[in-house]
Amino acid sequence: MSVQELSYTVAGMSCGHCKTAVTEEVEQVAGVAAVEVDLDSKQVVVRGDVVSDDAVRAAIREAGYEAA
Ligand SMILES: [Cu+2]
Repeated sequence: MSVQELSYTVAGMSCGHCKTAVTEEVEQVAGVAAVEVDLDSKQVVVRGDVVSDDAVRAAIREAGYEAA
């Protein structure tokens, strides 16, 4: 099994609500096993098996944020 790790810098996340919104959207992307959001560094780290970069970016956008 190949585990991928994708990381994104997402501006505008400032509180627990933002963190939850992004996490819940990205968790729904096919193949995603884990989502970590670090508010201090604005980093979103996604782990999973054959995860689509485009789908993760779309999910982040769906949550109301933009991946750099
Ligand atoms: Cu917030």
